[in-house]
Amino acid sequence: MAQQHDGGQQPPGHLSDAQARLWRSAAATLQGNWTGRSTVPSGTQYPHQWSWDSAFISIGWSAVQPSRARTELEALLAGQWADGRLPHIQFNPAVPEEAYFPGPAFWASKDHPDGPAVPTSGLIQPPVHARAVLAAVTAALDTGGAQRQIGLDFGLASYPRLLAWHRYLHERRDVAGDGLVAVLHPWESGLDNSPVWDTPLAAVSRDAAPAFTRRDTAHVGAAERPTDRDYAAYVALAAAYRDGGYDDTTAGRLEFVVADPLVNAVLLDAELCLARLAGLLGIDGTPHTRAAEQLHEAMLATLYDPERGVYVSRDLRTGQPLTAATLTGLLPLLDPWLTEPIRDRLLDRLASPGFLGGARFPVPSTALDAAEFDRRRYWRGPTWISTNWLLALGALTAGRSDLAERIATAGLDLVAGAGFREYFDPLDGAGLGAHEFSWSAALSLDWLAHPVAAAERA
Ligand code: 9WN
Repeated sequence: MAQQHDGGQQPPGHLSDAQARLWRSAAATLQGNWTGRSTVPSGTQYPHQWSWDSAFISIGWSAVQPSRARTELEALLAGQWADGRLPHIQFNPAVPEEAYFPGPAFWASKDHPDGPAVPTSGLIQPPVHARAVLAAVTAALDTGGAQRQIGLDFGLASYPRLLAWHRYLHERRDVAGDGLVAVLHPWESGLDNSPVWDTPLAAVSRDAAPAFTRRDTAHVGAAERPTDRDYAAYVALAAAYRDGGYDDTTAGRLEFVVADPLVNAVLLDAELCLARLAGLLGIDGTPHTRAAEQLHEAMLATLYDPERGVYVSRDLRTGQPLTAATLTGLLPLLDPWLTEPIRDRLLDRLASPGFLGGARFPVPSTALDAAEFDRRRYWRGPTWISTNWLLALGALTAGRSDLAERIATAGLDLVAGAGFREYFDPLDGAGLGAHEFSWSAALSLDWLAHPVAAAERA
């Protein structure tokens, strides 16, 4: 790879030889998945651009080659709908329809008045994007020279897009009027197959699902993917939202309407990132800080479970809490305004044998001591680099750099041992799911470039 003018691709000088090798192989993984415009999560399993993947991936590019981070995010933002939503997949028209299901024909975004020029899905994913844009701007500012203005121009161009995206979430996705963002499909949560969704999914009428052929199990073993029964529910839910015109004013009638701590905590963090971005751009960031404070209040009122000492999801159709013990309940650690007793209980649970304390390769997506724990099936037990990265950020926000360091080190040990796999067995560290997976490489680069304090900087 050629040396670039915007920060270059050489491993930072503070790395050991082994870390520098890991850095090179992570950078080569991203390069291998780069299409010229954006980076696919995996060339085989996910051959398009995914929303929160792209945000994480750009954070890796910011460490290696900031111009790529900007290109990645510009491509992503080009898929924004007129209503502000950032779709969870932006399809590459050059890739055959049958390479991924559900593909562009299923989502039919081109038939929707708000759909963008490029074909996309109509669902969303967790809003990590403001953090990613802030990282890209910061990387350019840190590089200095001509990059400073390039970074600021990129920030100025992205800011209104991010505003529209957050406005969509606050206004259209506050389905219950409780100040929280609702997800309308497990795919929107990012943690698709989490046991948290088992109860609402059990009530979904699968008969409504159109006939379909799964593509995901062509590349990855069926035992590491959702069951056919879960897949039928995913397809039925997506088809119902599509057939309702992706209309969020009637979203309350859908069969899956859930407020989830991960999505809302990530949005709270994103608002604080927008406030910082606004500050860099000479814009008043107070409305973003206020939006973050409102999310803090709403999450505390509706999602905190004082008995369990963690946050839980809430099924907005039934009002019931969804209490499976997964790491999403710990992500409100990203909230800087937690009271000390609540913060300490979240930290205790994070450090407990169910999560950091018990797994040799933490942090398992479902607690080791939960009945639903499944060490190999996706989002039902395995460790993921993306959620380790978010948890490390949460631990830092809570003032526990020691825990953040343990989580980041666990992630780096996993990729060093098993490669940049999609997810990992938390008990023996075996790699699972897709190979050469982009966010595992990208976030490793971030950890290597900015050891632990990394996440704090952006
Ligand atoms: C559906 C791309 C995506 C991630 C999700 C992960 C998985 C897709 C799938 O892959 O979801 O969006 O086909 O299983 O669950 O978090 O963004 O890496």
